Amino acid sequence: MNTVVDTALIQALDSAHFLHPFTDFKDLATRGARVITKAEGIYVWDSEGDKMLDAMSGLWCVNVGYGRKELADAAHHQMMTLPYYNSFFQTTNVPAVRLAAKLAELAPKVGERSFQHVFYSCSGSESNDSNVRMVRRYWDLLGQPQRKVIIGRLNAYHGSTMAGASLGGMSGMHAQGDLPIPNITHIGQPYFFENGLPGENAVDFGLRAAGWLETKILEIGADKVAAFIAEPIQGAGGVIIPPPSYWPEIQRIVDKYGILLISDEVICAFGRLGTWFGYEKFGYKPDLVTFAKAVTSGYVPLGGVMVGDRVAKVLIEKGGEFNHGYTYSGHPVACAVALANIEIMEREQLPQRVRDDIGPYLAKRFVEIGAHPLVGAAETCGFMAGLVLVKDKQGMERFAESLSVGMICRGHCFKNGLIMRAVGDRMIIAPPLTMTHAQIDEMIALILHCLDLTFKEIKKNGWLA
Ligand code: PXG
Repeated sequence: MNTVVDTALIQALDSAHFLHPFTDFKDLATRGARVITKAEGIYVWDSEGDKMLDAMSGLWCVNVGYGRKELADAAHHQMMTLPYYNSFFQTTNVPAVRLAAKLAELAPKVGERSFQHVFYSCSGSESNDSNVRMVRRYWDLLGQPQRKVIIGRLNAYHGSTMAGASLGGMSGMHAQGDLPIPNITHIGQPYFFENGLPGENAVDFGLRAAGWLETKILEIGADKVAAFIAEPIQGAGGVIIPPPSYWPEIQRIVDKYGILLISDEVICAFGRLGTWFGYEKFGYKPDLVTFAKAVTSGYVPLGGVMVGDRVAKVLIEKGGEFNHGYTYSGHPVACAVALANIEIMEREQLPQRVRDDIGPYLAKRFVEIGAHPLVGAAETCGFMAGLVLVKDKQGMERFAESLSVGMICRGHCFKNGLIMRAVGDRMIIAPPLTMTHAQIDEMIALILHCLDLTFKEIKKNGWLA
């Protein structure tokens, strides 16, 4: 396929017509967007022919890697058979049904709770909107309409719709558009590096951070709290991995007050943590599980909510008509691609591979990253990882936010053929789950090289302690 494009022309049309997400439009127009033209395996190419190792799987999506013919074939076949039909008026379609059954089979039962039902959407944001609708309907049907408040966490990301951005705890998003919407509130995140007290160990911190949920519930009044929403690991917030004591304590608290638990697994599901779902990794029992992204490895948009028995039973038995849904709920092409994607994941045993092979190997290699003079802490979980850039490794002093050290590092990464994401002073990765050991070595060498270049630049600027 001819992927040669006139970069200047595309950039000019881009700035003339395309408003990008989370972008300073005027600034991008002066720089010109990088034009990505093709991808294969773990690499992407831009219109200048530069090849980059994509350590972010697109945007936490492409778990099976790029260029999978099976996924294109599944889409082609489904488009020629039934490209679209709605699932509103007592109709259904085969891929949507088969995928729902497959997801119910993959989602592990926790205690007495299982996930037999799926509500489909096209994205993580929409799925979380559906969660808000389902949670509030659930409590209404149980005769507790006063249970409206959903508690999220600061620095969490749950999407960009009104409800998604409200559930999330991104201050920059709340600052625009009068968010959060009413009856959504937040507690702190379990970020030990930032919030641990002097002398406090990670386990004690995890218990303390979970305790913020109980404090908030009591402050609001337990009878007014509908649900708590959290990502197993905060992804967009910078790969914030909670201490092992955190999730069991959260579970104890939600159980004590009977509130629903929503696990937003848009990033953590489909093998990322070495399990099919993130709650499995941490051993907690959600009532609703949000998914999107890697369900199709990002090849086509699809999202949804796994609805646990507790909620499903009430919605089905007592609910009557549920006045909520999307034109593309259960889109046959998206569901067919998801089925083919899951087939690849099963055949190549990608969750097991992350758990037993490439996850531990990444963790081992990340020890070297942690030893770099610019790195204060480096952690992995499954096949995602984060590190924090520090001014002084001994005293763990951080850089002023205004210096944008993460963006400097990201710049070196781009120039050197590595796509790594910067979140403030954290650098993060979530590569395709198909990576070989040799490719992990290649990525680690690139990360170390880019850290060296960043260190040199920061030293030259006189910013080190
Ligand atoms: N929940 C979580 C946990 C997510 O990570 C969403 C919901 C929203 O999904 P949609 O499909 O509506 O985008 C996400 C999305 C980043 C970044 O900068 C992360 C996401 C989206 C955009 C940017 O890391 N995650």
